[in-house]
Amino acid sequence: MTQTVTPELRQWIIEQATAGFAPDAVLKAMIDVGWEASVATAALEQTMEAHLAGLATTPLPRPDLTGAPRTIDVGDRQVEVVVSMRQPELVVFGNLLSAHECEALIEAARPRMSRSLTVQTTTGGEELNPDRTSDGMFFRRGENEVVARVEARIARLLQWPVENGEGLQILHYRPGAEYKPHYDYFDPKEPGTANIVRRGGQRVATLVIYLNEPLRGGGTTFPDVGLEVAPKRGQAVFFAYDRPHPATRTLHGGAPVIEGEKWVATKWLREREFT
Ligand code: PD2
Ligand code: ZN
Repeated sequence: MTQTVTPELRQWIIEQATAGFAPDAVLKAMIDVGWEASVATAALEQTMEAHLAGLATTPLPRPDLTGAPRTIDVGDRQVEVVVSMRQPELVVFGNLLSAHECEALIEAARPRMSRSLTVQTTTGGEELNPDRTSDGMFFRRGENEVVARVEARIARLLQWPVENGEGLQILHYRPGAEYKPHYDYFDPKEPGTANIVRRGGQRVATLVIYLNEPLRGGGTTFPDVGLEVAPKRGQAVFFAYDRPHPATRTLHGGAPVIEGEKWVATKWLREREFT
């Protein structure tokens, strides 16, 4: 008897891979329920090949790392590629902002800081979040000369339109303040998400720029891969997520500041124009 590969089986294979199951485990599960090994292997290979080809063409914000460059020319600066990683898709940049630009952002933000709110995905509103004990504010896109210059530089570095970015967010952490691990994308299972993504689609990438250096603590952590990025003035950590799913391994947090204070600027990038 010949077995036919159905669309339902292909969908199931993609779901298993997306959930993080290894190909061997998916294959074994298929054989266990009665698929012939050769049919199961072919179905798995063909389905994943087609799926990955589709994903590979999905544009995402990302720097052009072809040819493994040490620096990237962003017009007015040479940005350094300090670390790059595939899973999660992550890059640490050096020399993104000058010390003067970092100072200018802090001073423009300082009088406008208030306790950080997070987007509440159950309703789409905003709420005080005990997991996030920093103070914050948002600049409007292009609000002043430094903000506009930094946004244009980010757009060129990440090959993503300025219009698809949310306004630059400034965060200030005092000793003890932290941002517990979270995902920056909006959880598709939450009822408020449909409303939030009406404005520019999902978030697809994050750039956290360090504006100063706490003496101890305050690193940006990626618990899934045991990585901690140290805050260095003018440097930044970038990570992208092609779908709102933990398989992107983009769980990240701001470790508690132990000594000194920490200032960062976060740029969240959306799929489409954010109005
Ligand atoms: O300040 C940080 O290191 C940090 C950590 C996690 C910032 C954000 N998330 C964020 O702004 O989303
Ligand atoms: Zn975050």
